[in-house]
Amino acid sequence: MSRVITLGAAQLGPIAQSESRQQVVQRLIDLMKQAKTMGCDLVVYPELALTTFFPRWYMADQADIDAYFERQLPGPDTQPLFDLAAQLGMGFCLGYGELAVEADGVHHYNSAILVDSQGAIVGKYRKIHLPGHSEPEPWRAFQHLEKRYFEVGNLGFPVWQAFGGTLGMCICNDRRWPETYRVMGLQGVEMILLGYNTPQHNPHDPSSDHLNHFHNHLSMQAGAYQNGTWVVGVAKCGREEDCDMIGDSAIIAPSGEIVAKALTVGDELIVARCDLDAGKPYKTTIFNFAAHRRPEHYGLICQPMGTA
Ligand code: CDV
Repeated sequence: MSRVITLGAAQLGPIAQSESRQQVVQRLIDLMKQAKTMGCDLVVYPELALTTFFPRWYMADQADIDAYFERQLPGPDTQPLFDLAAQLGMGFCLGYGELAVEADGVHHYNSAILVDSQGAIVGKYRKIHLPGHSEPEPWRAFQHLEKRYFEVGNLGFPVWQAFGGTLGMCICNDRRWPETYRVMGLQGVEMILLGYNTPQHNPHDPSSDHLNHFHNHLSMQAGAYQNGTWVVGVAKCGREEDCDMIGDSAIIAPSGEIVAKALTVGDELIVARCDLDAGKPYKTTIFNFAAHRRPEHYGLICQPMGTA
């Protein structure tokens, strides 16, 4: 099997609160068709790609909250996306709100799935690093209630053998944490797919607002280089319901270099030919974990904060 994935990062502009699932799915379909004309094997959509970023509002009624979640995938509104993928022979990665009815009750996760070129789900990831707060903070211009609406993901950071390589997923805030990349790096990951919704403004620390774009790429480029892996970061961006969110979707090589970057804050497809073997020089030399990594010594140097 080819070790080259032609990858499409399908950035989304804002999704209005009033936009229906059918309307959003049509936008995803348009981007997928465009990706096909560009020869893509796999297209990556953002975090919570089927709805507006609803954690920005406090909602008291659970029925109102649940309306932003998917009870099944594919479901009636999303089936056309799966059908098109199978018809085009195109894989995709999709972020969504997952309502899981399990033996011990109902659970809510901020999730992503990886779908193969036959339209079958090959992997699911549930977001682990949930930012924001669980109680409403009325002083803020917008809320960030991920800690209220989602549970911490319980599937770890697995990798999957798919598309001729070893692929992993994470979601938005996960990308800022080195552990995210390293846990997958230790499993030999060759490409990490992730979507994000990142407001321009941080109400708790506005002094760093001007560094938002830099920190976005810094995190992903470092994660790519330090683990010899491709990283694909895809934004939902632009002014969504009075909240400005950063774009800057990027496809990043194992060298840490950005090989493709979005130029707009709207629906935009960026494409790159990603050779999975490009990670090998890093994995076998400077970041040869077996030869150079020394975890047995790390604990002797310091006790991690918060564990005493
Ligand atoms: N959706 C996110 O996880 N957003 C966070 C913001 C709130 C900092 C992010 O890390 O981009």
